[in-house]
Amino acid sequence: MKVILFLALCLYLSYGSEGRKLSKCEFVKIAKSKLNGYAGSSAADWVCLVQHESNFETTAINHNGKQSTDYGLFQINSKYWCHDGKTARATNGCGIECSKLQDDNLEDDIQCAKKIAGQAKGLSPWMGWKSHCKGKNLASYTSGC
Ligand SMILES: [Ca+2]
Repeated sequence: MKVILFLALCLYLSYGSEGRKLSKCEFVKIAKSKLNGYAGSSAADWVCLVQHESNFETTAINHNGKQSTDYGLFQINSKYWCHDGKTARATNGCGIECSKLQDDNLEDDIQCAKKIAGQAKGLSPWMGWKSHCKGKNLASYTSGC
């Protein structure tokens, strides 16, 4: 029994540090306290963006052919914003390792996302936001939380 508890604890701890899927309402809370109003965006914009970019999965990863890779909750791109050591002519605008964009600490992810939005004066760098959220009624994304 003790062994099983120990294994369960190990599993829980490794799960915790390697990222996880947030519930929609967990992210609504984050968006309302840290992102609402930023670069002309609303909390609902960010919830919609993250739902369509990563479906609230902090470990989400998507390869754009061999050119670059998108990391984490906000699907931040390795060509311009983070360093993964395998993207040609990358600029690392956020000064961060891409792997940090897949862990449980969302503070650095949020800072980087704000930098991207600030520079673009909006959320247009995110294709998921442009095609699914821009100009739409987003009330449903924050309702019920
Ligand atoms: Ca992080």
